[in-house]
Amino acid sequence: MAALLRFLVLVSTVITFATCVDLEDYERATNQSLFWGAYRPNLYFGIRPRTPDGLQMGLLWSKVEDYESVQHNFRYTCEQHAGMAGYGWDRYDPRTGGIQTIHDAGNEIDITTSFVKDTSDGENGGTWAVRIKGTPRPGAPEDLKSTVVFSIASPSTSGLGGLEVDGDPKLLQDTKGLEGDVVIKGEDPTLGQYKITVTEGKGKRPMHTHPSAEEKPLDRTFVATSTFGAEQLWQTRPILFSQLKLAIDPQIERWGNDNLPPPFQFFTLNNKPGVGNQQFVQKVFEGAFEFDVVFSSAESSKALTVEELTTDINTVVKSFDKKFEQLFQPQAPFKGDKYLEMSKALFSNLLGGIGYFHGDWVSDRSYAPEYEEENEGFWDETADARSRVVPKREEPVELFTSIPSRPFFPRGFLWDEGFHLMPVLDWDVDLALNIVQSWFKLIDEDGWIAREQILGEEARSKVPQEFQVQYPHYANPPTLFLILTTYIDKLALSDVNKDKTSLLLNKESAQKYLSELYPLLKRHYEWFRRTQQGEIETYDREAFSSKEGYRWRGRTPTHCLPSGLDDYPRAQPPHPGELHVDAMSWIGLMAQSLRKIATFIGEKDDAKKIGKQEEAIIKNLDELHWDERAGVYCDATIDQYEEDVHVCHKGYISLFPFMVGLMKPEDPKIAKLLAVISDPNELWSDYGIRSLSKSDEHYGSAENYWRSPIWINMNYLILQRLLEVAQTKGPNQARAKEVYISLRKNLVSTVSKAWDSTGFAWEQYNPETGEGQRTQHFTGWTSLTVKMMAMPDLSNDGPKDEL
Ligand code: 6A9
Repeated sequence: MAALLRFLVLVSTVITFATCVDLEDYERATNQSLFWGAYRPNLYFGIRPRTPDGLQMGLLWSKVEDYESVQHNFRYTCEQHAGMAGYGWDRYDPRTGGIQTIHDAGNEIDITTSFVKDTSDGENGGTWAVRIKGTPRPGAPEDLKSTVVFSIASPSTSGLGGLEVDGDPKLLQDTKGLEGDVVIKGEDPTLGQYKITVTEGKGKRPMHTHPSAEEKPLDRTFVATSTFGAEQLWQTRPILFSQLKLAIDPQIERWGNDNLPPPFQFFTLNNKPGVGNQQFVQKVFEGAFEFDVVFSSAESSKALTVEELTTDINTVVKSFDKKFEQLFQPQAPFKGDKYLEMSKALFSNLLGGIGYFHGDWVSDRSYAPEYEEENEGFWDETADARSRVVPKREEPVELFTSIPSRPFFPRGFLWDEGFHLMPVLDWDVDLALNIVQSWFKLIDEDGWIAREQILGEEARSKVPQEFQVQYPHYANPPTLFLILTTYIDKLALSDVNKDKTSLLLNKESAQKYLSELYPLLKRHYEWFRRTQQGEIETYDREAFSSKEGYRWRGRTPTHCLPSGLDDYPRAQPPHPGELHVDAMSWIGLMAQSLRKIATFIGEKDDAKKIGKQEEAIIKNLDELHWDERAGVYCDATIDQYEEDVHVCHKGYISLFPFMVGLMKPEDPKIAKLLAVISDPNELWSDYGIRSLSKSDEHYGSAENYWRSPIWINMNYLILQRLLEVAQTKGPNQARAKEVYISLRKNLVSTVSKAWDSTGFAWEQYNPETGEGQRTQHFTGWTSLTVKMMAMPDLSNDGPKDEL
């Protein structure tokens, strides 16, 4: 009952927002309800608050059946192909909590982490608790031995960062280990004083006859303490191993190799609790187990109890389900339960990918003249310049963002984030806009935002050095503007002011939020137009309406990483006179969005000026990039005879003005694009739209990253546009509807099939077989499948065949 009451308080704090708020109120509320979270998505389970020096917690475990494999079996950071039969959040929302299941085939155990928050109590994000449960997998030995370690580290350097085990000093010194619950106390400037309780929990403790059992009985809990500088503190696994070694070496010496204690005894920490900024709390179990970790700060009136935890988890799941089914109920032909379950999991993993990152980063701000890329053969010169420059360490920054993939890319990527936020915006406007704000706070004076946010040592440890450096002349598609456009469109709905579930979803608050953001958006737009300008003057044609024409900087003969479509074929060789149709389309999209925002906040002169640029871009897209013969949009380049020509490789690039929404539904060119999209010899496959035409000379060649595979983010944009055309009376309506119906069915079936057979969402899908490929557990933009399922089924003629 108490738990339910608290939950109602929590819900009501969310829904009693006034119709208009100060941004300060918004920020305070956001800080409070989003303060704690599973914000270390690089870990199987990791918790931290949204504050730079905040406590960092994480879970490690391993089966302990032999002496050799333990060091390889210890789980901590998410890794690909490590013997996991799938893992991730089944339900999750950073505001309330959720449940994650980790199917650890290698360790023969399923681990669930049920996390709940109570933000109604106290100022610093309230209290939270997590229940950690282990269930041996089918086929596991009945007496499976597992060791579980909860790690708590405080990087706070204020002198208050020390963590200490609470209790009678005499009992704490007992080398046999601790009995009952273990309580760790700490204090830091943000959290004040706090306590973390690791409960004794339930589960059988292994017994054995080796004499070591007497000295360290396994029904105890072992705590090891140490102190490290911030540079090392994040290296939890190596630190744990060094602590284990302190326990292991004397055992080898004492018992000799022939009479060692059994592995589950052998790999236990020396119980030596003390004061330090790193605490490991270890337990050993036989078979199934569970225990809780409960956080409470001194100002919260009480910590969650075990009974409350159980009720709260159920409440969290129920309210998640209810909200989800209102917002994202899959539509026919995806009415089966399995689609709903997959959808919930995909979306939960998208939210579960949200992390708080903080740290320094690496850039090359030499602004070397070569980076202007003005000469023929510029890519050799820029490579030379890059090799001469000593990259600079930039001041630490913070970023609140979701990520493409927990095991492989656990960090922020600029253009990925716009796609991530599309479903998030439907779910929680305030959360999505908080993330947008966090990204724009990274902008520099010129208007640049680094494409890949590799903040701090822990993030850098996952990236080879040559990929760490960010260049201030490299752009990346400005997809966050898509979120703002959708936001503006939502605000235009007549009943928006009645919606009390969000602070920013009413016109007055929106004015404030957007007015604050606007100068940064404009700065980014102007930076884009300036730095990615094309040399359109050299195109000797009188026909062009304006000087609008753009070129991505940072090309090499094989790649154009800033575009996001890495190895998609472009002009060969690269040329300073190239014009890229996708670059111009993105700038058109920015102009459209910015014009809407300027209008909304009353910046009339800007709205007019930007509106003109938008018009000019739309005109020039046709004049410069439309190829009537090919029936698609193409890049342009000046070849060696100084003649301008189109470089046409049919694929995603050819559709860009359509994809970003710059074409009117009745545009006759759409009919031609539809023909290419739906032709099996070009872009159509049974599994989705291919990145490159099957008839292109580069199809499936070389790295084959964006040269045939199916990408869900691009397919989602295509599907959205098809739906719009299908719902607008006109010459393209009928055909768009047919293509929409089949494409939606193909895409969802593809993702679902791979999900069923592998337990994962994938980075891309094979256009010949539909199989998921490249990065496993890619729950970034592949989660757009949630929205695809919830899109309307337009095939209303006759009975529907359910899949
Ligand atoms: C390389 C290797 C452990 C590539 O999803 C993120 C990006 C997209 O933005 C982009 O469009 N992915 C796409 O073409 C993944 C990029 C990963 C680069 C990191 C370092 C790490 O080794």
